[in-house]
Amino acid sequence: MQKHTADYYMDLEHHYGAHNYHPLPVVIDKGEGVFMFDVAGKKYYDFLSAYSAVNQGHCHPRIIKALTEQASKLTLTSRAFHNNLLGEYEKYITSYFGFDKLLPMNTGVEGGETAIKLARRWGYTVKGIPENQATVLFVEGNFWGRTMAAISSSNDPSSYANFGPYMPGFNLIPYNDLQALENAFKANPNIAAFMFEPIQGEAGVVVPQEGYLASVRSLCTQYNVLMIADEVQTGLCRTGKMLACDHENVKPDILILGKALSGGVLPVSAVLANDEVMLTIKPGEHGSTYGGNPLACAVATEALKVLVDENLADNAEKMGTIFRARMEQLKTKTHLIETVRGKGLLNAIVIKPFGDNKTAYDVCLAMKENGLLAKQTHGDIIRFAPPLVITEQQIHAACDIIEQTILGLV
Ligand code: IF1
Repeated sequence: MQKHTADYYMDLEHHYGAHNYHPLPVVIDKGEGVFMFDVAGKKYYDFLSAYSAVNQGHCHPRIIKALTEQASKLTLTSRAFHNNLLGEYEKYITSYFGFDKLLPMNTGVEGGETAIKLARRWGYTVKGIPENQATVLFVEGNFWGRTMAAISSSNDPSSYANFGPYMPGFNLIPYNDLQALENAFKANPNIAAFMFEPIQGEAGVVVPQEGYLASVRSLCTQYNVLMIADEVQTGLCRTGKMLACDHENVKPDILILGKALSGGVLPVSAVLANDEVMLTIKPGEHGSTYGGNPLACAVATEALKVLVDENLADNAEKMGTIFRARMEQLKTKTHLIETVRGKGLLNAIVIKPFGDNKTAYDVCLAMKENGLLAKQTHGDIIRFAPPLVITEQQIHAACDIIEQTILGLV
């Protein structure tokens, strides 16, 4: 493939592609472990991991091997027929996470849509909610994708503005507010489910108070409301445990996985639940062309095995502790950093405006020049989420880049 300049590729995208993103001005053509390389051969630490989809590191050899071997045998049958991998995959994943069944989908937002359909169906057929009266409760600051249902549950105008009319039956309460949750449950007997992220990713790595997950669990049980944990971003070792819910030994009624479920190789998502919920959807009432395809099953099985075999949750815990300590140290040397927060290797710093109205985006541009790629969210927050395979030497080298960049800005 002929190599061109970065501008050549960016111009092509600008001319022929929708303008639904504003990427950093860098063109990547290779990924390996914690690194990405641009078309000029410059090496970068990847501190976004494609929003936690590349937890196992770029192009992990075991996952690529699983992909290429299966790709030359059988990639897609549709669910009109059985295939020899789906059952084995479903058994492996459900046994690992402790649920009766799995509904395979592709993207994270499809997982969210599936979870909401399951919750509404359970609400009508098991809880006895009058037809079309089911409410699903969400939290302010939630982000679970870009479909009409997802944006209908959002309170972020950049997600929902000018896309109406919106999906009915969704209510919002503040995140990390147990009184608001119980008040909502008391006020409305028709709530089928409460869907939330154990740590809010897009909102800027918002970590709830200790005990929040356990209290949500007991309130959902007490009021017969399904607890839906959206672990698309926090799951699969990102926060220092296999699931963020594991920090409080909490088991949701519906678990949504995505992103790193495939190690960043192809879209794979999964919705896990027990029979009382899962079997409310009958044959022909939900599905997807690619959901549960044999290629996805082979890749996701290997991707999960890599997380377990390489103890990536423990590594995320250890490297995350080092990272936050380094950022707290840096915070004492500059007025630019307002807050450092996170769990495992899902971390963020909040940047105070500096210079002539410079923001977190400008810090990301400067870090890019120094060989580290990260992305800002909501203007003043920089999320730092490297692949979980990062070593102690690499995390310090990356922190040196962040420190050198920030101290060089003021
Ligand atoms: C974009 C954000 C992150 C998610 C959670 C479900 C989904 C996501 C907790 C849907 C997806 C992605 C979407 C992607 C960028 C990224 C993102 F910045 F948009 F908000 F991670 F924070 N639940 N998040 O974070 O999964 O359908 O995308 O597979 O839309 O730009 P998906």
